[in-house]
Amino acid sequence: MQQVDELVAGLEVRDRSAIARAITLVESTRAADITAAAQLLDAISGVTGDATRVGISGVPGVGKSTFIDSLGVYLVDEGHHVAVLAVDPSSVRSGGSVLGDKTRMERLASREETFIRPSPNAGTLGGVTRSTRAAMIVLEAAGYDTILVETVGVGQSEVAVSGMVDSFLLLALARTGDQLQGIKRGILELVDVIAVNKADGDHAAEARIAARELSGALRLFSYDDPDAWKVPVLTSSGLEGVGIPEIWQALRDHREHLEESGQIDQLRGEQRALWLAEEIEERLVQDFYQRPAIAAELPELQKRVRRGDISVLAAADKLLGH
Ligand SMILES: Nc1nc2c(ncn2[C@@H]2O[C@H](COP(=O)(O)OP(=O)(O)OP(=O)(O)O)[C@@H](O)[C@H]2O)c(=O)[nH]1
Ligand SMILES: [Mg+2]
Repeated sequence: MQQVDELVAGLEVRDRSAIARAITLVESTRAADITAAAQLLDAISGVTGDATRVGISGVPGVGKSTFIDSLGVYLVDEGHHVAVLAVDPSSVRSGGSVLGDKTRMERLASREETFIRPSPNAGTLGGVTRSTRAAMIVLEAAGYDTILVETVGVGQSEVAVSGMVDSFLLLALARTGDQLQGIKRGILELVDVIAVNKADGDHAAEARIAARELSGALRLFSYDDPDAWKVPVLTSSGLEGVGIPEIWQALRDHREHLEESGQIDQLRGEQRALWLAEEIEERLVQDFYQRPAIAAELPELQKRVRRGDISVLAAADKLLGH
């Protein structure tokens, strides 16, 4: 297909307009586009998969975007090509995306070697996840060797992002009271590296103490397996660029740990299987709502469900019976 060939050629020379068009194509849920998107992904499958994929999370305002700006510039200076993607669950409801905003990544955005993409606004978290996975593949094919995915720390989206990256960095703050309460237990299971951020000015010493305490507390979780990865707790200031090389090194060490233990292939295999399940779910739901019979009948049934004239289960049965 000519369109696909053109896009593949454009990706090879890292042409920005081709990258943008390729991402739009793989994000599309239109039946006609899905065929072309599948051809594109097949065509580039040989050149993707080697990039370092890192998820970066933390509560709103912890300094994720500022940190990514510093880390990105550091990596570009080291000769890397860096892509930044965002997964923002709030964009699903608000219709706008607040993450990945270039204003907090001004230095990085001005560098030729980077591609920054705000969160897609795709109706559901599953839709946002699907788009981000596909965009990641396109960007890898275009030669971006490091993919950073920003996501806000509200649980669901962190689970989604951990299902598409190799390593997961959590930015935390000192002064969250009990350090372990500040970080939700479930999230700790996803995390590979922790940095106590905003470790600058008057807060530098406090951050170091918090990091030491947190590190000690994590050891209490007792790693039964002596070969298990031990989550390092470091300090950083995205604003002043402090701790960036050390955190990058910790992320590299984690990736090396995955490679040496043979876990990386298994991890990526599982992630592809998960993607397949998500792809099926997204498409089934899309197909369902696009059916003319559903579009015709749904508004009336919604009204009746609201009024309580019909039970939810009976309404679902009627619709799903088509
Ligand atoms: N002191 C200090 N302030 C910082 C640092 N990093 C970010 N800030 C400030 O904290 C605020 C939030 O920074 P962002 O980088 O937008 O934080 P974020 O986590 O991306 O925020 P959301 O995307 O809204 O969740 C801004 O006012 C920044 O200037 C830091 O390392 N030190
Ligand atoms: Mg941000």
